[in-house]
Amino acid sequence: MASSKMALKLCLIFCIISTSTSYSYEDTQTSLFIAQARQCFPKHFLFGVATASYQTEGAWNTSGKSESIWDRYTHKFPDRVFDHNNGDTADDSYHLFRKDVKLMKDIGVQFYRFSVSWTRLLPSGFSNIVNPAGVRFYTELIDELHKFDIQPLVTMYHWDLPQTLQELGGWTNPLIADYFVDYARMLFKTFGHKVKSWITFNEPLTFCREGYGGDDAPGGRSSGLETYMCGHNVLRAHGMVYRMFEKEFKNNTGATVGISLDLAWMEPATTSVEDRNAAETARQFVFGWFANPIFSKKGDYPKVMRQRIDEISHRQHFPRSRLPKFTKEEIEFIKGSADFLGLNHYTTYLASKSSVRPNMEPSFDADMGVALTQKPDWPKTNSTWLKVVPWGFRKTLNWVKNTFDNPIVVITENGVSTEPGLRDTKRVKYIDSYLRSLLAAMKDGCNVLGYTHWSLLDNFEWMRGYSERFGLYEVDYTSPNKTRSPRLSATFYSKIVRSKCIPAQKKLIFKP
Ligand code: GBE
Repeated sequence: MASSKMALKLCLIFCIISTSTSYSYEDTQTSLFIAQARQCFPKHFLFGVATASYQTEGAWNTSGKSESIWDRYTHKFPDRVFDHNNGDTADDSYHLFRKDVKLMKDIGVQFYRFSVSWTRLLPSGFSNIVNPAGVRFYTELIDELHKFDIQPLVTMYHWDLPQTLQELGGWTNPLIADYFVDYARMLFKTFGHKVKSWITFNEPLTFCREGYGGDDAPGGRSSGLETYMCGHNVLRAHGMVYRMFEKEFKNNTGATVGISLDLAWMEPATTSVEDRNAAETARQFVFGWFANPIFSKKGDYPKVMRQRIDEISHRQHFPRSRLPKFTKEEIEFIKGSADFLGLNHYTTYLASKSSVRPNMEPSFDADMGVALTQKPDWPKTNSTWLKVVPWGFRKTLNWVKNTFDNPIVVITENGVSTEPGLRDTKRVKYIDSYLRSLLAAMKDGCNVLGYTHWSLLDNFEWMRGYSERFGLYEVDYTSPNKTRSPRLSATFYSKIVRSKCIPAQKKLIFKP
């Protein structure tokens, strides 16, 4: 006991005076004392919160908004969504946005990341007819944000494609890149004087792999085929938008454009060379797929994707690779087409070489050839895929730094699901530990400018309906006005946002 008391005293002194290092003391016999010092972000570091249109707005057919692929899909296949629910009303943020901005002001965030709904702005999907009610809604939201000095960070596409464009093949149709450019031009023209940061796409990995190659809307279930057509056209569309932006808007608006890609950390399951290679292959398939064409010096798809998919396609008797090829011009205009990299990070997997050999069936997972698992003793959350592994965040950021020549990074999503209720100590711990890991990465030299917590509010969690809650604020879906109540984490996050420091954590655990 004596030594742990000592540690406690020492720590109280250190923890108060130190702002940058963490200390932990251990007395293996009777008790365990862990303390983490107050740690601070640079003064210019920015904090925000995020949501997305289909997950929060509701008002799915109000004032001229047309049907998106998520409207169609949840209405047509309610059984596929865990709680048979949909985003028809969601958080009703379409009507309650002023309340939401007030909540952001209460937290004290410097920016708000939200997405605009293509079908609310361009009901036919095409830019010839603009819906004035849609323009009015986003103008009012952006003005309300500016009123409270909250900068808008606008995502152009967070998965809610116009159903009209899906009927033409959606992201598998090469022409969609032109229509996306038209949509983006309309956004720059309409909101360019009020919005200084844009994100073209949120997580193309997710909507190409699980939308066109799996069970998310539009329910393509064509893994390994439509998956890559989607990715190819998304990359072309992104590059085309960036070049159009450079030519027509960049100088007049001083704005920046990036893309948000998700990367779960892929840790080799063992120290074997095979597993280390498997982990790198997985990183390249889930992240390099989109990051390499945009952020690497040479551009184009990662070598390992090209090799594996070409070879497996050939064995499956395809006359050409299922992974399309870029033209030289495409490689050139996609390369370097981002002012920053938006990074969404939530969790970690263990990677090992898959023992399953690819058969004749095209499949993204078989092309990757990596088995992904998670350690049973990693802390669980309310999402099966999300285990709490804070050190994975630091590794992710260092890998990005080393692989893509230390790009400017904005964390555009990070968060966790918890049980309903306001006492979300698990979310508080998650934020504390992930932010400490982020700070460690910044000390390693990673160039991170800001952090966005997902999410401001509980919202429609796609195929999991309303069963998984990611909000700093709880939403009571049974109440007519979708009452929002702050969780413990809202207060905790607010403290960090306002001070730019993670407060000291002290805890004393007695072992028997
Ligand atoms: C983000 O994706 C999304 O951008 C955001 O819209 C969403 O609300 C947030 O995550 C929270 O989920 O069968 O359960 O393993 C896993 C994060 C599906 C990356 C979940 C798809 C994580 C990719 C299916 N994953 N997501 S399963």
